[in-house]
Amino acid sequence: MSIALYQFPAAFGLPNASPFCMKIETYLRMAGIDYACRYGMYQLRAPKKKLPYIKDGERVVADSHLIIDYLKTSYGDPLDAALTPAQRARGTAVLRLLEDSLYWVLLYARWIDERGWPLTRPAFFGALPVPLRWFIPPIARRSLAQQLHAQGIGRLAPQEIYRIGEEDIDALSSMLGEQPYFLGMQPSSIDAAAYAFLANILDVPLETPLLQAARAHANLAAYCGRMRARYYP
Ligand SMILES: N[C@@H](CCC(=O)N[C@@H](CS)C(=O)NCC(=O)O)C(=O)O
Repeated sequence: MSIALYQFPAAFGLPNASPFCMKIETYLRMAGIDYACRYGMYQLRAPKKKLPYIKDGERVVADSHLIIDYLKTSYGDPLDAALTPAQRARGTAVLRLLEDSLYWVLLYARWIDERGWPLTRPAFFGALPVPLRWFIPPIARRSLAQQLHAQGIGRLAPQEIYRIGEEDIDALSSMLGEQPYFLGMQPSSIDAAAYAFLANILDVPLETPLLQAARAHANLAAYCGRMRARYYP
């Protein structure tokens, strides 16, 4: 029996428009673990009220970090077992940059920036029946604005928010350099996250300064192409 991966419905032509969901789907592919996607608004019944989560038989695991830990323990660690302590440390730094900084700029670009919202709204809510299609988007958008405010980044001016995003993108591009993968010649679990976040910026036509910053780095687009060809042929 394969693992069930509970994630949001796909959008924007990506495997998933949630970088955390796409990170887990990419990890499962990279590690060669059988899985089946369950698409839906499952966050309401998710253990931590966020997606993704997985079900492996009777076992339910939520949060992408804990899911990867669980998969490594249960199915082996073909991607990271041979990493050196220095590579692991670098991987942790990349992960934090993606998930604790760049993620918030991405949310701002999608949900708050008037250049992003007109595309985000139909992509995420277009399949809802009327009148939910009218009522839910502004409620969800308000909730996102509250989350951005609580995190702190929502209190900054737009150009200040995008400055953070540009710095993050520049740092990612420099860390990747000419290597094929973030930790060197071989792919590691960090690439599941890096690809998920970068594809969610580069492969989505939201014309914001975040996309412009990513487009300015040819190595990031080449990296996404390499990951896509290898894991989503
Ligand atoms: N720390 C969690 C973060 C997951 C997360 O933030 N998921 C977002 C989608 S990208 C979510 O489910 N949001 C729904 C909500 O907040 O209601 C992980 O690593 O899995």
